[in-house]
Amino acid sequence: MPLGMSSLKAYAESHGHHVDLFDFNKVPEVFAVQRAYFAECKAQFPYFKDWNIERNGTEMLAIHQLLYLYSRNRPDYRELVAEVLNMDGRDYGQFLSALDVSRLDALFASLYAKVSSILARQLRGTLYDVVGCSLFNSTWPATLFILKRVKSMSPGVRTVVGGPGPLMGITSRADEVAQFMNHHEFIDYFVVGEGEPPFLRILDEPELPRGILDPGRGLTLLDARNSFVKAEDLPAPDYGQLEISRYLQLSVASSRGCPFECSFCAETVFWKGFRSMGQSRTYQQMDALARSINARRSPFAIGSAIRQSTASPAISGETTARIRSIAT
Ligand code: B12
Ligand code: SF4
Repeated sequence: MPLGMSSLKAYAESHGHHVDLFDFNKVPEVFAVQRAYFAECKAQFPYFKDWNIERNGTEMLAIHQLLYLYSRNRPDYRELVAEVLNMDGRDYGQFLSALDVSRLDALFASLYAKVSSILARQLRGTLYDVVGCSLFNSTWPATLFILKRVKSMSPGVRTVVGGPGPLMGITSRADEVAQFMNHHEFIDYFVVGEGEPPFLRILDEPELPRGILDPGRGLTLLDARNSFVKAEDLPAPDYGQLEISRYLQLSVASSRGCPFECSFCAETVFWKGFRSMGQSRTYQQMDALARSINARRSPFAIGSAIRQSTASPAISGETTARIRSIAT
């Protein structure tokens, strides 16, 4: 469930803007390509079946798509793809001879044709000021494709990316974010970390110059904790026009950030301080969400940290009982 986008929509709309959400993952033909891609990979390389490839291969799939989008006319394209797909370094010659890249390319061709036609339809009806996409490992190629097309179809639209970024979070490295922006002139803004205030600033300031919005950079963790969005100022996520019946779960966040500061982890840098939404607000949001969809499925929510999630023992027995009562 695109909780981040739904949170941005709720926040921007509580400040007077209108935001439309669209989730390409819920277009059946789009998601079908992912299934077909992994099925084709398993047909060509049967040992992929032992790897839970649908789950562990998402980064491989993203990098393969990038090669497809940016390098498929290079003479060594097939070799580049082999390097990406040969994840455990098997004999390169053997791997290459088993690889039929054209079957995988055909899937990407149908995927991006579909994405293009949906995008054209979306943009035809409405004049948008700003178009934004989430940037994760897995959304990296599609986000670049979409925003590049948006810019070429509607040069006046300002484009923005946000989220943890590709390659397990380049957003914790300022130089890598700058390099990313230098390479993608069709992206106007890169929002680093918590998205609500910078996104609002982009919407409020049509003349805001192109660049990186990183409100936490240069702040001590203590300053950041004091200046970042307070839990009580975050409205409940707004799932808007998303087809919520198509999702396995709906989510609300019970916290932002992480109470720990493990040195290898980007979470603390990204969220700048742990904030709990509090048990009763979390419960209210789950309750409202469940009622809005007449839920008869188990509510399941997960926060940005395991502690304070709704499944946590920190939730009182009474709240748990109330949650159960709306779920059954
Ligand atoms: C909950 C969660 C899950 C749940 C999702 C449950 C659900 N129903 O939603 C489950 C367990 C299923 C899951 C699975 C995976 N996850 Co996960 N997950 C998370 C977690 C802990 C919270 C995500 C969340 O909802 N955050 C709260 C929302 C509000 O934040 P947000 O989405 O980041 O959006 C905010 C900002 O990023 C920004 N923003 C985001 N998009 C945009 C766009 C614009 C235009 C702007 C301006 C701003 C903006 O503004 C938003 C509001 O502040 C994050 C870590 C984290 N702390 O965020 C990892 C995280 C997203 N997961 C991660 C990964 C790797 C995975 C898996 C690929 C793991 C795997 N190998 O299987 C799978 C992928 C599943 C899939 N099919 O996509 C990584 C992604 C790394 C990356 N750079 O791409 C993260 C960041 C953890 C990490 N640090 O490694 N995950
Ligand atoms: S998210 Fe996990 S690894 Fe990262 S700081 Fe928190 S506890 Fe440590």
